[in-house]
Amino acid sequence: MERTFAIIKPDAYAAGNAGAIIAKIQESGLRLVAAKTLHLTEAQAKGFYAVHAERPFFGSLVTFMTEGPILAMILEGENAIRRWRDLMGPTDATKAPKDTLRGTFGTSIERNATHGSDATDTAAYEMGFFFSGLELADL
Ligand code: 3AN
Repeated sequence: MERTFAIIKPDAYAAGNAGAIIAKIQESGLRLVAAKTLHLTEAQAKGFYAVHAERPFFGSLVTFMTEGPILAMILEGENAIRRWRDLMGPTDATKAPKDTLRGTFGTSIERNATHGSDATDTAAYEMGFFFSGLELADL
């Protein structure tokens, strides 16, 4: 069993697509372990995306991720990291297949509806950034 970290980003959340995305998660067999809605501050978004601090799109990404509420989630299943990334599709929503979440709900490379950890070490860091051991003890 593996856990991964996922976000329904401000674009998809504001458009009312959280329910449809959660339905896809559950249809896929991944278990929704934990979820919470929050509106990131600039400092929180910068902390979360610190690995991208030197990238040219960093400022724009932080502005986007703080524009409205998000839904932060932990998903569990065999190969959860890979399965969630396959469900999301590639980063650029304009190139993502229509049967992926980003192809369905995203509109650009930045406004791409969902986030998913890309490896076990980033999954552990990202889950710990958003959820405490106290919250997850019995889940
Ligand atoms: P992914 O989320 O597919 O792992 P990353 O980690 O390379 O992609 O990028 C993190 C986030 O930064 C993306 N989800 C997207 O919102 C944004 N992003 C990535 N590349 C670009 C880009 N070239 N221009 C604008 N935003 C980007």
